[in-house]
Amino acid sequence: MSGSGFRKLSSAKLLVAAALIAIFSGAVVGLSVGYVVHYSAPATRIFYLFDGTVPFDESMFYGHPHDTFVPDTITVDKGDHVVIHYVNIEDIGEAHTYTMDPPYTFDATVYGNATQQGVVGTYPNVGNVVLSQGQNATITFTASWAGTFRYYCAYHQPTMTGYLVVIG
Ligand SMILES: [Cu+2]
Repeated sequence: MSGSGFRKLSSAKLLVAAALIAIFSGAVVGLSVGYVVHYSAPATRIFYLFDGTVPFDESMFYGHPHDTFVPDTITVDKGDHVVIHYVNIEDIGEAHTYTMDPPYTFDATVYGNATQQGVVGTYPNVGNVVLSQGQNATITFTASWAGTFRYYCAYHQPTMTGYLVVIG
């Protein structure tokens, strides 16, 4: 047994220790950055939402509607004030809803057309609002609960569904 064997082992341990310190330091820095971002002040997030379609014959797909939401994902941070401008852009006389399940509710103002002329109705603290062809709703709420929550059209399930992702 020689001294050099020991030195080799020590070097290996030193390398492992250095690697561990590097990894740990990296994690600490990463976490710190994460906290800074995580606790940034709540912001107002504005989205434009439309009814869309996928191109298939509704009668050929087990009776499923071809309607969808565009976009189908809305991502915000917890505490953000969310503003959704939702327009029914149908070229036929078809209505759509914007609907959310508890715990989320929203305030909605519905206008007669896409340029927000003529208030059709105001609906405070509701879970569902109906838009006729051409109508436009301003939907507002605070993202108070973190998690993934669906928003959907009550008339066109299961396809017309989107997800609100609230990062906590
Ligand atoms: Cu619909």
